[in-house]
Amino acid sequence: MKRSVIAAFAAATVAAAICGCGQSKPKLHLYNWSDYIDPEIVKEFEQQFNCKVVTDTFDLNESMFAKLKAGATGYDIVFPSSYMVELMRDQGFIQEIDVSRIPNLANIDHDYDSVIADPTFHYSVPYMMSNAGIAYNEELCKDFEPTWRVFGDKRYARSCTLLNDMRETLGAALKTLGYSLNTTNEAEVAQAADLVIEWSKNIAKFDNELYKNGIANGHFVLVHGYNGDLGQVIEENDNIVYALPKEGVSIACDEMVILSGAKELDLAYAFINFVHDPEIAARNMEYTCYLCPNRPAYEFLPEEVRKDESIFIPAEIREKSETIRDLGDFNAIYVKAWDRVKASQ
Ligand code: N2P
Repeated sequence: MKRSVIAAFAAATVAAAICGCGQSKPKLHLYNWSDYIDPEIVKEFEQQFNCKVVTDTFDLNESMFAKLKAGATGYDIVFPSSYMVELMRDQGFIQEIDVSRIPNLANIDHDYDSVIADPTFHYSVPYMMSNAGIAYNEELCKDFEPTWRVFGDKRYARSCTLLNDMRETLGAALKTLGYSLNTTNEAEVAQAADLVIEWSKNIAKFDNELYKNGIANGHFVLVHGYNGDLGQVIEENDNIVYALPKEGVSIACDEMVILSGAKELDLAYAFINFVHDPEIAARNMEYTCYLCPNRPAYEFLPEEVRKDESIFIPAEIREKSETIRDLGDFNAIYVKAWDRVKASQ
């Protein structure tokens, strides 16, 4: 049987199992980052599996987890970054994955095993790789240098933004100082907080959402943000350029996990398998401008995406980059440092 025939047969079987005659369509509930999936792909999934996909969005790992911890229920699949997968697993929020139900796991690109939470997929399946860098408007920043220190440059006072994200922004400062963004040295974290406080006096705001429109419409001239979100902006505005700071960046994998209380397990497995179909994964990459670590999908990508260094990061930057990890009890030191940043505003 050809792959598409097998997929259609599997879809029909799952759809028949989950939707008897006369019943309303089952609903798969996703809790995902914003602008992180091609809506056409969601529609196709709904049609093939005769269901409705309901999506809520978040813009910060910590606020997503705080909402779940506060008792939010009803989600089937959530998309945390790898370090948050570790915390969610340890605190019993996610269920073990039955890998036999996701045949497309065979497509995962194991070149990224050091970034993802678990290359054996016991609790999570990689969705997209992202990195956080700097986008700037080349009309307004003529001699831009790719360094995090640009956030202290007085020429850009009140017209730049930093992510409102403890680990990303303290991480950028740690890289600038030559430290690991996963350091467990309290003095290094304190120095990074001092540097962020210095930058904070120069920036317009800490922000995770509005920076996209802000740089697109010229309100901000440079912003700290995620490569794909900024890639989406670049498609609309030729003056925007994405740069990877020379000190190194954070590389994340955002993963799919099934919550312990998930109600639509059949659909959840079908969805995870669906987004790892190589053709679907390639279309999703083209739309979101992020990298789905799915090796056969790369062949379906147009050349300009395959050559895009904001998606496929060059080796010399990758070597200097790191993945944010859960630091256990030491997380509290980062929280304390970030509180100090916020209190200084
Ligand atoms: C999507 C942002 C995803 C990147 N808007 C966070 N790792």
